[in-house]
Amino acid sequence: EGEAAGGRYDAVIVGAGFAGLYQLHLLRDRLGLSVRVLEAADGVGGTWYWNRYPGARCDSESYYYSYAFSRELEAEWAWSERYPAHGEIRRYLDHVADRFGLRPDIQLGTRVTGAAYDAAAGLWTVTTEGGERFEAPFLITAVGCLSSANVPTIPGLDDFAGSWFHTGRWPQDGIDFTGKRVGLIGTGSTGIQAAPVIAEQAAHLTVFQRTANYSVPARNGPMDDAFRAWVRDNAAENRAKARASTNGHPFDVAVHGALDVSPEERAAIYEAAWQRGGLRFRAAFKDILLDPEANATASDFIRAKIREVVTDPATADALTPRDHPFATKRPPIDSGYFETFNRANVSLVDLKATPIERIVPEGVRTAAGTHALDILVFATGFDALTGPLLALDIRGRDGLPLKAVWAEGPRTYLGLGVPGFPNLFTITGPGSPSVLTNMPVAIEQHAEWIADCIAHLRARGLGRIEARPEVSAAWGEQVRAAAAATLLPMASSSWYLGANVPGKPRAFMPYAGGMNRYREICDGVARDGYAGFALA
Ligand code: NA7
Repeated sequence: EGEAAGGRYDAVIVGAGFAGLYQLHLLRDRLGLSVRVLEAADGVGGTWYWNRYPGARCDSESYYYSYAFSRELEAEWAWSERYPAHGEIRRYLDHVADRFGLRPDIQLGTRVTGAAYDAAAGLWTVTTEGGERFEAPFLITAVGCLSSANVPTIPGLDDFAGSWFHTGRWPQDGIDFTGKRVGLIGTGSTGIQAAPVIAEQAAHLTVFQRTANYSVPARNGPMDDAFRAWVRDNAAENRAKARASTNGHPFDVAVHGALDVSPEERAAIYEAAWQRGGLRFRAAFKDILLDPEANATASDFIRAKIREVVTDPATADALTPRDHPFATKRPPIDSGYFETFNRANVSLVDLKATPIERIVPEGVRTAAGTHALDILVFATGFDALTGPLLALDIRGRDGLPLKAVWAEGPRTYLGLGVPGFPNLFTITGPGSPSVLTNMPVAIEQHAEWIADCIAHLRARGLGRIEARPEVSAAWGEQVRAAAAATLLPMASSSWYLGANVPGKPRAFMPYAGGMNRYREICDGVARDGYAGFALA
């Protein structure tokens, strides 16, 4: 590679995960643009480069948590499990980078620290930690939605004598828990995946739970030959189904509402969904996220399962979720999470009963005393959606900082463009349905829309596109209305709302109107000559 000193390109892409890799392929190989991808990590993979904590795997099933754009790629890659583990996803993305010859245009180990638009020159200048400067008319962020680690400020962390880690910045070579007393803070999707695996290795695991959570068994397992053959024979149909669905998963959502059937029938349907496992539990009835009474039947079913699985009644009670309806926070799926609390080397600390007072050299001190620990794991989530974008210190026309424009919550058009920031495209940005969708489906749609848009501009000799403020305001209203039509806003502490990060403005960030509906809206905008955008 030699030493890179920046340079002038047609487009700069920030990030080399699922989104950045595909965007590079489209712009370079279909449009013939010169492109530089800047990636902070020392490898490709994005989210999956960093999330290497024990038990880290995708909650979407492997046969559709993958690119759909290349039949050849799909045919030559064989997944080993129903849900892909982090290492296997990294190998897949490494393969993609090699197969499409992407590496020469990706600069690793390069953290972007600033991006400013020069309206007179019509250029973005992107600066890096190493002091390089890149110029390009188009800037595309592919920085992920859940990539800015949220480490809570708990007094005394600096005094801790042991070592601590955030799950989203896990050391590349892993951590050996053998013989260690481990504390795990957080019981979202991450903590729920990690707990059973850490418990198997550690001398003792203490799980610090602030909010009890619902979880459904993943039922992970090896891909057997019959399933592999089914995937191969139904690939086109499954892809089409995922594309046409509200959430990018190729599931059939039930035609019945939960209250349309008898209690016995309902119990049998939930039991079958529980046995089959995975995120599709939500699809057992069509109205689980729409009708509070329907939701209560799902929430109650899972609460009863927790009481059935967990043998100590006090622990079962503390693990029983009561603060939010099922699936109004992103629902985790697990491999033996509740069962883990039946182990002799695992204990639960209910932080609602005994809050953390501070971290001390020996461990974590709560109102009930000190829990002695060697290792502390923060599974405390992310500054979702806006965090990774604001970290880039983006400045639009007249030096306008993105931070200022988003001071009261993100303002975008379609989650793809921001008024005041010409030629900036935000893949899976706030206001898009990305985090409510099987991510590769959302990413492919965004990257293709962006490539088509740039092709449209170039074909007409145009050099600039910018979302109009009034359409951005109207889109914000649509995002609010789409969420309000569901039960999602009922989880008052969810990261969808920004409520997990102190001081973050409260606004429901993802578009909950459905990926299929969103695709139609974006296609319509493009068909109408990029209606709502100013082109010059
Ligand atoms: P989440 O879903 O944001 O979960 C974070 C967990 O950490 C959750 O249980 C939080 O409790 C807990 N938390 C956060 N801050 C604290 C403090 N200060 N003290 C105690 N507990 C705390 O993050 P994940 O990484 O699990 O999952 C993120 C997404 O990745 C997931 O939704 C999937 O889309 C993939 P709380 O519920 O806020 O009380």
